[in-house]
Amino acid sequence: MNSFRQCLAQFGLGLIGLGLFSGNALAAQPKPWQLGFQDAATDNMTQITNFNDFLLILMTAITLVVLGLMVYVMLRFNAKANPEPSKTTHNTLVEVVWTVVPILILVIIAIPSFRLLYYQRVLPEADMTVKATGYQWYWGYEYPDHGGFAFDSLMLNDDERGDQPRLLATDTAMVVPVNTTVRVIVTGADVLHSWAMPAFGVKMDAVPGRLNETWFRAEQTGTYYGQCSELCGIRHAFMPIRVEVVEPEAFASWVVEAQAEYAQLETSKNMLADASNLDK
Ligand SMILES: [Cu+2]
Repeated sequence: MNSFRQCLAQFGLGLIGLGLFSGNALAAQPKPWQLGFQDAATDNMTQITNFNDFLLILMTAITLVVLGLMVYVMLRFNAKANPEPSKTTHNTLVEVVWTVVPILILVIIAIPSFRLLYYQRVLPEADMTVKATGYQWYWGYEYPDHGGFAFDSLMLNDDERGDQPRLLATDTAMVVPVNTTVRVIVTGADVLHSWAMPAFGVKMDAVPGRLNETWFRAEQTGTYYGQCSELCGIRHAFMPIRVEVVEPEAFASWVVEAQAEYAQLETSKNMLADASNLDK
């Protein structure tokens, strides 16, 4: 009985939570009873969420109109209600309408869609660069703008993870300052991986031998979780991504600690050269 009541209370809280806190960016990570996307932590993800909502409304309306038409036809023109069917085969006006209206709907969808795609694909002036490398099966990060230190980020198992969510917990995290445009250079060391962070609206393939780039500008401090999103082998599900977004002062002190902890890599300097070549 007790557990039933707890369950009910949890369900109620979940529903209240959905109502009250949807759109609240405090905890941008997967939640129990979650519907839809994680809360947006970047302007990019806010736009993706809005575009998704717009499409949902549009396709609900289209579905209802088509359903209404079908119900009308079934009731109005069935054998009983309409024993003598009309012999009409063509109607120019109707044919033009059912061609032009879908085209207009597609144009209405295409304009915000291409605008959003352009916003994502054209990198703004970046404040800093981080390189993310996918390995079988963990992520490595390099900070070329901060002395070129590098470290790996591995999943923590259930005994080690503490308060962090299961299968998303990592030992180290990619740390970035809040309200900073971060360019992420993504590559794979062995097979295809994908660096994906739902709350940022970012998903970029990590391709061996190729540098892909994406960007984000996190607007809220906090811990964000993502996962490798390209099937990359037997432990594909166990190479999560954790990004800590912190105040600039905290980032500066983290950089000092990280520089001391992780030895500088010669490869990072080469990578810096690669990164600046990308601009040309
Ligand atoms: Cu992977």
